Amino acid sequence: MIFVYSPLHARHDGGKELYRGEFVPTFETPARVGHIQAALQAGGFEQAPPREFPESRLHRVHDPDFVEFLRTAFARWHAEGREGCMLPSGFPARGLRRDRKPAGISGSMGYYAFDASTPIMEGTWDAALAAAHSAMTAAAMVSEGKSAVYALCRPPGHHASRSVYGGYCYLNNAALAVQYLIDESYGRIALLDIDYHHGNGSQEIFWERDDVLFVSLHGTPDSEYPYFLGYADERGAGRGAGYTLNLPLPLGTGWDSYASALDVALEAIRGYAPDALVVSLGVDTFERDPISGFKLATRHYPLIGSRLAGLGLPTVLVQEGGYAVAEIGANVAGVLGAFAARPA
Ligand code: SP5
Ligand code: ZN
Repeated sequence: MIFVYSPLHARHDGGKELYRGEFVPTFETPARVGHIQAALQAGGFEQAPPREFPESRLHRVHDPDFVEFLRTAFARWHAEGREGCMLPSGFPARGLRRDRKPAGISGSMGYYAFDASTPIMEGTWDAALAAAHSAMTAAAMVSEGKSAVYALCRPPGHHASRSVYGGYCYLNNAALAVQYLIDESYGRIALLDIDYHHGNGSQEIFWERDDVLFVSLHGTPDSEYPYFLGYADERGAGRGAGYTLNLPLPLGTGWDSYASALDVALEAIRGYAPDALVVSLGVDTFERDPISGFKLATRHYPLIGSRLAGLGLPTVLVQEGGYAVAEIGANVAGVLGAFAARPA
């Protein structure tokens, strides 16, 4: 299997996040990628660089003003004499106006963000754009006939919606891959999100669409990030009614219950009969993940890979979360190795 990798991810570094009342270095670090890359190289995977795409590809999924904000945010901050990392400190919650965009940089951050855990630094845009290009490159390769390609995206993407960033995510890499596949080759796509956290951004982007089935397995939003989306009663709207499926699971979920929920997800995907599959592949479901609450062990990740391969679909796999840095390589390579072992 080919994996798409860009060294530009490393420009997104040095950020802080608000965690339990304090600013701490983000759990989402450049070291994550090094471990995944090393494990894939050791496993005989072939590395390829991302291609470039016009910004109009981003606008298939994101609002142009949002893309412009992300592209120019740090320069605007810097022009006001500031350094370091940007984090918002106020949001348009209930009762406040969200019908007009503040002119200044501080208000703009709150307007476009939904948490204070997603810093923008000098290199954030370069990294986010390279991750988006990596996901679209994987989609292009699958459109051109590869059976499965993995995009080693960093920063991740599934929390980013059409015009809001958060959850360490800026551009929605998986959604861009889905849209690329639809624009170039396929009619119907299943987007399966197995990151520990609900993919609120992906859900919102495809909420009213019937050409994309969004299925997510995640920690219950009753206690888990992103808190305000991801319940089972969210099923889509308009033409998209019935094309969103959330399977929230309790804290402490181990392999047996996880596997049952995954089987429900895979049955829903089979029922939809898509032309291709995109997987939002987070491995923050791991038992020693520092910010998550499931109990999967390293030996379970190949079982996930085999089950995904059993769908027999052209597949783009996109990296999302996973913060147990020492084990992230083994866990990702476990999924991909078992997936790649499927009969061609
Ligand atoms: C892509 C991705 O995995 N983003 C996750 C962003 C999570 N950010 C907030 C984490 C809050 C964690 N709450 C701590 C609970 C400790 N048991
Ligand atoms: Zn996650």
